Amino acid sequence: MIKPDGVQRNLIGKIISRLEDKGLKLVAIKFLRLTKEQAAEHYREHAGKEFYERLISLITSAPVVAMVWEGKNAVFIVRKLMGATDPAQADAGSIRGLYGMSMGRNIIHGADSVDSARREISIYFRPEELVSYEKTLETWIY
Ligand code: RTP
Ligand code: MG
Repeated sequence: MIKPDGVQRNLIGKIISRLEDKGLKLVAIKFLRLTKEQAAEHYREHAGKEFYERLISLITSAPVVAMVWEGKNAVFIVRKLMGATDPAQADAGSIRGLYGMSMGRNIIHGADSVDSARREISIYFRPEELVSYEKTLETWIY
């Protein structure tokens, strides 16, 4: 998910390009503003933590881009491309390393496991909104 700060900073195209360039395949995409309920479900693992209210308030403050990307080890690969949670610690070439300056404005979210991905996808997409298709390039990637 491209977070509100990523959208406001005009980074949608750059972020999508990085995931596409890596070889991941886009299977669903939606531009939306999260409701409080969606945000609470999305970040339920963080409920009660010191930063929780700030996190919910930021993620619901403006539109986001919710996306589903497919590929071998996609969860791990996306998190590598994102970089560490704190942009100050993130590898310089990663999305957060390149574009972020603070933990609370770290541009992008990525699921941390396949189970989280499944749960998060179901918050934003109906099963029929995930598009299954072949890309001819794939034989050159795998
Ligand atoms: P995300 O869930 O957004 O992809 O980020 P992540 O896995 O790298 O980090 P996570 O631990 O899940 O934290 C979720 C988001 O909460 C904000 N955060 N603030 N100490 C703090 O102030 C703090 N810790 C986390 C960050 O925006 C982080 O992305
Ligand atoms: Mg997380």
